[in-house]
Amino acid sequence: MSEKSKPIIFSGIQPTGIPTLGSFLGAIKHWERLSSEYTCLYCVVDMHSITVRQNPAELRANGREMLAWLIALGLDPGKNILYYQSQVSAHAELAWILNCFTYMGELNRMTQFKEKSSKHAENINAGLYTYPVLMAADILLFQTNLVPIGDDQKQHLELCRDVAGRFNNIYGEIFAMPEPYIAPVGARIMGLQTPENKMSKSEENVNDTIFLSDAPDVIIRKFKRAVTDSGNQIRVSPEKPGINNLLAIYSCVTGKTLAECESEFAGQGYGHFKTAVGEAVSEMLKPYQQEQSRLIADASYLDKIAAEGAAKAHELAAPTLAKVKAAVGFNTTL
Ligand code: ATP
Ligand code: LTN
Repeated sequence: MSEKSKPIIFSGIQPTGIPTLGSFLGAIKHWERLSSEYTCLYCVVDMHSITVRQNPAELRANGREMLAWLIALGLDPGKNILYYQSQVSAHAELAWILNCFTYMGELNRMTQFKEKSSKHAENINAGLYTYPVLMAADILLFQTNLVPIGDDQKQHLELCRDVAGRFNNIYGEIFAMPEPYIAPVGARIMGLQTPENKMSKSEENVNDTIFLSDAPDVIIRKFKRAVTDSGNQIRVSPEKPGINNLLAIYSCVTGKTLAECESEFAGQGYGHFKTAVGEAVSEMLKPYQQEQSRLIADASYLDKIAAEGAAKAHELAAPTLAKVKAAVGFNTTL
């Protein structure tokens, strides 16, 4: 399939922290194999991140960390377009135009805005409010067909589709209509301390989350402390959210089915099981951690990859941005 005829995948990741075992097993791991069938763009969305106050040096460092993780976890920069959002001005340009096609009533309904504005009551800025419009611009710039997202971003994708439909109704078929992409193995990894909630990088209790950079002893300690239940059977059951989660993690990491994992640990104690899961996770992460450390030491390589990605993204975005500008009536001859 030629580059041009391949369908487009776009996803954005905020450079606000270290990715977790949940984001790896539930999302990034599945993205690697998509590059043969799709043109894949993965954008480090630093412009979204400044909707919450950031320390400039940390934001810059976190951007490089995230890029290094994406490459270390298997997203080959030769096969995927990896870049920083702030280096492709088309994102900001389209976001402004789409702001004029998005109703305040629609933005008022966004649950993420309500949550974040209660969390950051001292800084409820206009960017936080129009965050979903910038996200819509990210997606629509590339005629994106599929958008890998978790549950929490579904409402934003719906808004993006509404805005695209509204624009197309007025000006003709300018934007492709994006669909959510749900990974075929839809693992939802839960917190180790709160197995009823998803494992998240912004959870305050660090024992709840395995960060991909955690050292082996830290990983094993966190698993040893994982919440289970008062029983002693290692099997999948609706009454055993903690055990279910540990079995799901073990199954994802080893490639064994849940039934195989259950029989491997039949008759064994929780303590032994938790240590075994911790060891399997830390062994699995080791090569990725080594590769990420190698990459992060080479800032000029990472900057070069990002610049090349930005050049490609700029080129892919240009025709759509030009069409949009012409459609709304801007003078387009330079
Ligand atoms: P935050 O805690 O800041 O909301 P997050 O931990 O949810 O962030 P993101 O960086 O927003 O992580 O997620 C990157 C991708 O990983 C998204 O596609 C998201 O749906 C997926 N993902 C994140 N956490 C999990 C999880 N626990 N299980 C499965 N998939 C996950
Ligand atoms: N809002 C998303 C990040 C994001 C994104 C995007 C995801 C920004 N632009 C475009 C998919 C497509 C988040 O917080 N996870």
